Amino acid sequence: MKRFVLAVSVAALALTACDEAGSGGSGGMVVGFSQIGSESGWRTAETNAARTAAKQRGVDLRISDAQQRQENQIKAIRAFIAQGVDGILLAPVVATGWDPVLREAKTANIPVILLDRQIETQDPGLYLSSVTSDQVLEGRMAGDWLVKEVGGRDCSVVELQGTVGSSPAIARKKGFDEAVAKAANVKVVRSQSGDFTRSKAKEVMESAIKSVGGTTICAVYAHNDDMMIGAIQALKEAGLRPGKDVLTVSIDAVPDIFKAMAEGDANATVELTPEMAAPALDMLAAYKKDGKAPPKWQQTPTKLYLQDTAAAEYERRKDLY
Ligand code: GZL
Repeated sequence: MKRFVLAVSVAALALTACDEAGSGGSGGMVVGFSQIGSESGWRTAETNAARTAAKQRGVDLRISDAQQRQENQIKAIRAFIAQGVDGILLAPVVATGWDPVLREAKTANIPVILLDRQIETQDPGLYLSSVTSDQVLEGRMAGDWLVKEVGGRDCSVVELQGTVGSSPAIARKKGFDEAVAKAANVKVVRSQSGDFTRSKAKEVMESAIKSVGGTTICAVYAHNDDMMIGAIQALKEAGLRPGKDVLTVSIDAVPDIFKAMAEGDANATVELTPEMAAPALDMLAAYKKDGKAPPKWQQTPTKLYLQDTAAAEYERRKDLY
């Protein structure tokens, strides 16, 4: 009899271990993801990475696309609350206006984790944690590279900002301004939002070339690579040579910017990983299991890439996005 009992308990243990190991404890969770939209190649990569991370963990991930509108995100969060999900991931399109709906999630005892953007709130208790890069650092690294690249010569910069009121647009401008403030010869002569999209950025760049004067522009700084791709098209159509006469630096490190860098049409990009959902799902699983609140911010790494490694980086990344 003893042998039989032992065998049953070993099998039970194995099953538990397998379940835990297989899903890292997140198996069976239902999670709502209020995604901003598909405004950039990076955003699409983040969504795809989230789907893969959920599948690997046995998580039922329900993704809503807000078409870059906050009211759609708020509606999606309310729907997730009504469905009684185990947790909510939120990539907040803008930094303000979230307290009321986050309070509803808190009342429903549903933890919320922010992805890739931060929010401004009087009550950080309204969200469990956030997984983002240091966006001020990204802007500072871009500015430091440009100041070093131009040396002592005068440089008029056109800045293409991200979505108005979003945390990356605010932070990346702050960081870049801090860096170029140290160099009296580098000046931002035009700064306007391209809303993180190629098409809007192309329009803004066309207007900047007309108003500032194409030959006056020494560099373009874009808060994401997709806007830089749009700017490069505008510069070329105006007969200018991006990457040569007009220096470029942007953020995200998507394959298309590496392709442009390898072809000599762009100079530098600051990497932002699209793998934001995986750590968030693991934090959620751990919190559901032991109730211990994680740190408020899990920072993702930041790295500058230049033309010398662009061709290899393009080959390495082109099928991932
Ligand atoms: C930054 C992220 C930004 C990307 C853009 O963390 O929110 O949003 O840099 C995207 O490509 O639109």
